[in-house]
Amino acid sequence: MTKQSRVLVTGAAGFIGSHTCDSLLAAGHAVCGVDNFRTGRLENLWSCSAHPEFVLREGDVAEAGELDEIVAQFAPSAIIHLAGLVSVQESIATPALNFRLNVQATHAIAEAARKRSVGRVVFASSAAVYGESSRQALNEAAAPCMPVSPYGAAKLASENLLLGYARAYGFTAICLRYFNVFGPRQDPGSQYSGVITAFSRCFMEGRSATIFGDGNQSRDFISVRDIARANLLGATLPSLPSSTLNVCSGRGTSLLELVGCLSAHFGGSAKAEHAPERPGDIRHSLGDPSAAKRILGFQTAWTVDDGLGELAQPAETLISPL
Ligand code: UD2
Repeated sequence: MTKQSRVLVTGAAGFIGSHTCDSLLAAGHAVCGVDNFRTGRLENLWSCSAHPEFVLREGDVAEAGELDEIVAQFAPSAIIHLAGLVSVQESIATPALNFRLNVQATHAIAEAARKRSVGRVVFASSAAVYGESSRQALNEAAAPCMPVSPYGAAKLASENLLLGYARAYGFTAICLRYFNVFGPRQDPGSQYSGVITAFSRCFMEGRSATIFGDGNQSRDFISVRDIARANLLGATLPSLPSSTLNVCSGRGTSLLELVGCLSAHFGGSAKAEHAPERPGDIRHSLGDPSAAKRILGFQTAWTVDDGLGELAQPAETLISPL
């Protein structure tokens, strides 16, 4: 049996945060969730809120003082830092906010880990650090990092900040480069939600989806449940080296294929129209999952089709009761 860890999760009431808290609690760990509720929603935490090993603190992670107090009180063995601005498009629209939420907040986390001797920090990085790429699978050691958005640049800066602090002050930093995450609880009302959530909502409401560009662009989609498991492994496996790892399936799906799959799940009723490409979008994004398998023993368990099937059901988790 694994030893119980004490894990502080920032962005706990968000899409990825709430699934991560669920996974940690189910595995027997104690969790302190922190959220400022800018985009996080309390109803996402309905399954955690009654758990005896869960505490929730409202706070702004980018405010170093607030974070330090929470870390001092909870004394975590690991921090999973998920709070941040999540959209490439939003980072282009509001680059200063992107800097505050995606760089300054990471610095506050690194400082709190240093001052309070936290042994490990798991960081929500992104495939956006790579920038433009071909259909070839991106490997962490071989692919150059040339971000093409403030979002990707901030994630790369944060990785370096944490890895440098980890070397200087002797903690472990695990930077997980998530590819395109989808699943229940991604805010369907946000203009910045991911393409699968946006398309599912359109089809559920009998509207046409909008494809930006020709629809041949492709992504490596990964279920939020797999992401939560990668976070759990990163925070709780003993004796990990500091690492930067892709969290992906290694399979690409184009938007046109996505519409076809969704159409099958929504009873053949899916329609889509085309609009001009979005600025800052990359054409293809596909990850090489082998390093995460080697270091974390992680492989995806959910296929895109399984995940789309779940989204097509009227699920508890899309709007959950408290
Ligand atoms: C996703 C993540 C981002 C980052 C990145 C990693 C979201 C919201 N963003 O950015 O956080 O991790 O992956 O590379 O999950 N599209 C449409 N119609 C729509 C919405 C999107 O055609 O209604 C297209 C869009 O133009 C793009 C593709 O779908 O070509 C994916 O867009 P996205 O916003 O889901 O995700 P991405 O890859 O920009």
